[in-house]
Amino acid sequence: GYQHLQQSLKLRETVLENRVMMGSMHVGLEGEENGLEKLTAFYARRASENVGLIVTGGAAVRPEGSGGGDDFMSIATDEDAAYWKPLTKGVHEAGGKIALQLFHAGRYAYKDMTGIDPVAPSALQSPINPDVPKALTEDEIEETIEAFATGARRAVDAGFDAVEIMGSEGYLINQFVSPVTNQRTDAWGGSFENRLRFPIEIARRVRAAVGPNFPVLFRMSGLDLIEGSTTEEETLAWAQALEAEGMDLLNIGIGWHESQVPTISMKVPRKKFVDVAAGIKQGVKIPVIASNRINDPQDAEDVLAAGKADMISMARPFLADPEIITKGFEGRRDEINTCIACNQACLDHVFEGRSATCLVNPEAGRELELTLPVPEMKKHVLIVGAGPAGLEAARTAALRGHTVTIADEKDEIGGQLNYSKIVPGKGEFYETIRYFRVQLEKLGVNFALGTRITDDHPLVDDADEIVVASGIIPRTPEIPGVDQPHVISYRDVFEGRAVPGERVVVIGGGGVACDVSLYMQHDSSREIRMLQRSRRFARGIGKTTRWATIIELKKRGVEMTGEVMYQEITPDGITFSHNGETVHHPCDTIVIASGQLANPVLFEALKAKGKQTHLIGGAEEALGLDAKKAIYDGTVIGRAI
Ligand code: FMN
Repeated sequence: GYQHLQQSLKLRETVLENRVMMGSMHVGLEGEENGLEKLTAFYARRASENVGLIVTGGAAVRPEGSGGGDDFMSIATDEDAAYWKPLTKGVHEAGGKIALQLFHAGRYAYKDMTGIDPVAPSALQSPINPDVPKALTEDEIEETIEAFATGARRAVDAGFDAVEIMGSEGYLINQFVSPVTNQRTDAWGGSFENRLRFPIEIARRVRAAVGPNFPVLFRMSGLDLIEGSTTEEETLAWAQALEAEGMDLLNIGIGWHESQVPTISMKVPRKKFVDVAAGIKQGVKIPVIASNRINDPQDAEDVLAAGKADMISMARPFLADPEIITKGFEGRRDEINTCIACNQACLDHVFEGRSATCLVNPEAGRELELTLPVPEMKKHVLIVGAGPAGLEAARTAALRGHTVTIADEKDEIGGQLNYSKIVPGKGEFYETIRYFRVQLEKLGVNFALGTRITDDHPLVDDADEIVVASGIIPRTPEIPGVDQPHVISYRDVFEGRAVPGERVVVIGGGGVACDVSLYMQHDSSREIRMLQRSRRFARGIGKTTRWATIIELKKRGVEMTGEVMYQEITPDGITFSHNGETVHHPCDTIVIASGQLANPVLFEALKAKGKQTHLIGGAEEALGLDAKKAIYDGTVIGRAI
């Protein structure tokens, strides 16, 4: 049961239907053509699925505080207030409630995106930003506080149900509270009381601006994860001061963007930071929200049942599955498309200036584009390959009413996801495979596992359309000696066909090479050295995850040498040149993980036979082994045939 999660929550005059919040995410749709329409469809899709409260992405209260300029939400002008009315209307029509997040990036703003110098309490540059911010004058501080209040008033006018003041993750408010970023000597800096003045003034004036009945949430930092920053006692005092200012809900953020500790990646265990919220809950009477890596309604229920929080925020889990809570409440938890916290299509996209979507659910953010049209004719569709591309193609084609058979030469579905899932810290991939298995079974897809499809296979003759999603072929580099028995493929390691020795060289430095290196450390403390021709290791892994992968490899003692020229593989090791010197590195196993090739052979043969055939995923284009491309290709073809 979900008694706790299903309880309503009264915030002044407003009743939230349950204890689930869809946490704030800037998705970037607002910057696209028809952006408002797309953003409205994105939220409305989720508003109709048992979400107590949705929070928008950060809306800048001042132009210099924008997360990225014109393409980001803004509430800095009266026109902005009018602009967002269709959004709130759309969410209300879908039966949901939505809060606007009042946002100011402070020194995290980029001058080349906003066109304005970023501002901060002190002129101290953040390690992750190129600009030195200008220290705000006292008059400007006054104006900024006023901007939060005016923004809140505009949110009321625009029809929002609440506002959330963004005071965590290292943005402007956090920058005032922390002694690391606030070195002012006037009334706004120095003592803790002075550093707290800025958020408290904002809370007070926002409350005054919206009146006594409008819910105001405050997202405060529960744990900065920055050396020398706000202490636990200060954090609790901050929470109590916000309560005294009439805040209705405290949403507990974790970490700053510049923290060196992973706070949201797949490697972060589920529910890891719940105790931070629980600690704050003990010091206040107003409800407290726990956030980060809560991706299962049962976990959410357990956190509430244990009295650790009063509400649960899930952000990315709503990208992965808009129906996550509905499925939980209806006893269909096994049908949930679980957020695997990969960040590859959400945060990584935002960092690349693209709109957020979701690796496991490409429909996220594309609600108006990726529809499920009823096909003109019901067909027999054969999918060759049960990796992510094939699975998603099968799911969408079957959803539309086609008769679908999915074949794979392996006995299990999942393709290379079966490798990812056994890498330490990547266990969430089990969920993706489970999701597809349950969905395909439910949709009555026929499985032909352990079946190798050739152009003369009977299943080929039966099919009206064939989708070749048979994946990549590992590339073997041309190094003299590469064909010796102690040279194996990463596939041999993952599939248990070969047990590497104690001294291993991995040839390759991309995502697969990192994965196989970490995997080989899970049951032994092997000596592992990764070699590659280029300089940058873990290339191809997105910005949000690459740094943590490098740190983990180093922590586990994996050595990395780039810019090598391979000379020869010998029975006792490998010879290469590096920095102009010839090096012989002794080892007993060499694992090849140096790229992959597309595999169009079956596709060509079927084409030649005159079959209606499509080529997708890694089989079509193998540049970087990429589940995101695979699932996207699958969804597009599944909706087109
Ligand atoms: N948090 C904010 O407070 N404001 C934002 O504008 C915001 N934008 C985000 C954009 C993306 C694409 C993602 C993935 C997260 C964003 N967050 C933002 C952080 C989330 O609210 C949340 O704290 C984080 O994703 C961890 O929670 P989760 O594991 O439930 O996703």
